[in-house]
Amino acid sequence: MRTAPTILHLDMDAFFASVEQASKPSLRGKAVVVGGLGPRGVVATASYEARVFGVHSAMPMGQARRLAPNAAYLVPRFNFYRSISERVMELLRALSPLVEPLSLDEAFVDLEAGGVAWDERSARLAGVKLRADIRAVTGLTGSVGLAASKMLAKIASEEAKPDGLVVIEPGTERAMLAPMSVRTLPGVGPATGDHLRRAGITTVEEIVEAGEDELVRLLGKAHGHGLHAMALARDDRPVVAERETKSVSVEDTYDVDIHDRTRVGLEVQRLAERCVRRLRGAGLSGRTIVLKVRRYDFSTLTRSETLRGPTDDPGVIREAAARLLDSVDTTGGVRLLGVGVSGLADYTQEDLFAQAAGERAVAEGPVEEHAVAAAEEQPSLAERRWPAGHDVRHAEFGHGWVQGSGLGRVTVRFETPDSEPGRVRTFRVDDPDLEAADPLPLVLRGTEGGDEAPGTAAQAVSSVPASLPKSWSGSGGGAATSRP
Ligand code: DCP
Ligand code: MG
Repeated sequence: MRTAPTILHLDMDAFFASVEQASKPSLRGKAVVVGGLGPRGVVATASYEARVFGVHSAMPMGQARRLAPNAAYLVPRFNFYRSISERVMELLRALSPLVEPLSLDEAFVDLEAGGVAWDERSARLAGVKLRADIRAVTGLTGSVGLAASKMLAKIASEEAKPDGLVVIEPGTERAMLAPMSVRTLPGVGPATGDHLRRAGITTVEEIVEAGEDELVRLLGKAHGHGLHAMALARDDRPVVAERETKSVSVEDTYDVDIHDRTRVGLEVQRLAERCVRRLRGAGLSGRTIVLKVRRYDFSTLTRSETLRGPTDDPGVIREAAARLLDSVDTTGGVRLLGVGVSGLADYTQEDLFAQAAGERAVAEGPVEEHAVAAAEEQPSLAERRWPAGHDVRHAEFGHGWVQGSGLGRVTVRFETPDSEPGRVRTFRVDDPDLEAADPLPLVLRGTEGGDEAPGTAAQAVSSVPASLPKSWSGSGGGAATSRP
């Protein structure tokens, strides 16, 4: 293991919720919950102000509403979050070629490999500068952990939250870990945690005391051995630039070829369910559903469908597998079937995903008819949907976002990232002056160091006279219309 704290772990603070607060001045300092708002929706994340009420990721939305009835409830804007994530990852890649993203808002960076840090002082400086750069480029805060291993860097960033930086000095690791919960260690989820607790082990120190043999007896060879090493703060895992593309899949070979089409369909459903159990067991979700079919003549084909975001929803995966099967000719018999999920993510979006149905991109194989119809046909004015939190433009009032809708009305707050908190107006859902809009940048490009082409945003901003009152009508209308 290295002797200097030159592995950096970055984790953005309350990522989706912070993006929403940066977009919407009226929500800054307020309780904000982002997630699926439908009946089976779950919380993706909550602002720190909402966490005070006990709201957290993966909680059913109904429960969140009971705990924090006055919070703002918003539908996620994944593409926007992804574009901001890309800018953060660019900053990380400027530090080192070894950047290992774990999710949209989290990554490891090997500072030593990038030559930007070699001891505690240089590592700390790099961390401080990174946090400032992230703030300048995205307007958001991220927390940084620095340590001599990945495990400890991640623990450090957790300690640093929110909006902080923590360095774990080499030599102090074991004493620091000792009193911590076993759940702090990588790979200890609720199930392993319970298992250890039943054996009387709740802290990292108790893992060390139990000894490696006992851990192996409790958890099996690989997991027991690995966990014991982690408890001793031994973690040599390198930062790897690209995560290996993994997938979770299950397949069955049949002794006798299956000819009956109904039976083939049932087998595919069963495999899809087994695949979901594995996926969930590993705490993963994935974007691409793959169906594998080997026919009587050993010809093997695969079909795949890529969704807009990762899912671990059994219904969504079963349906995708069934759609894929529709495109495969199985007359003559089938000797093997498999269902897999790839494009894996560490976090699950569960039911958030339900609302993305109909937005699916089909990679190969059959085209889902109603999804395509939905994408191609312009909905009539009366049928338009106004998801809470999404951006809109009004011909007269300018840029705003949907605060709520129902009973044929939509309520819009007119404000932009750089305006004062804006005012609210209500329209009919079919108001022809109202249209969906793209999100505005959180930080005006061009103010961040001159790497932008001249004449775009910087000019648009400077064309707004400094004396213009920063009122809702001034910057909400003026600045927004002159943006690229
Ligand atoms: N996310 C999600 N579903 C989950 C967990 C997370 O959709 N069960 C999304 C929303 C989060 C983002 O991923 O904003 C990043 O996840 P984090 O676990 O890093 O949580 P936050 O960034 O929201 O908060 P923290 O400040 O604790 O990192
Ligand atoms: Mg985060």
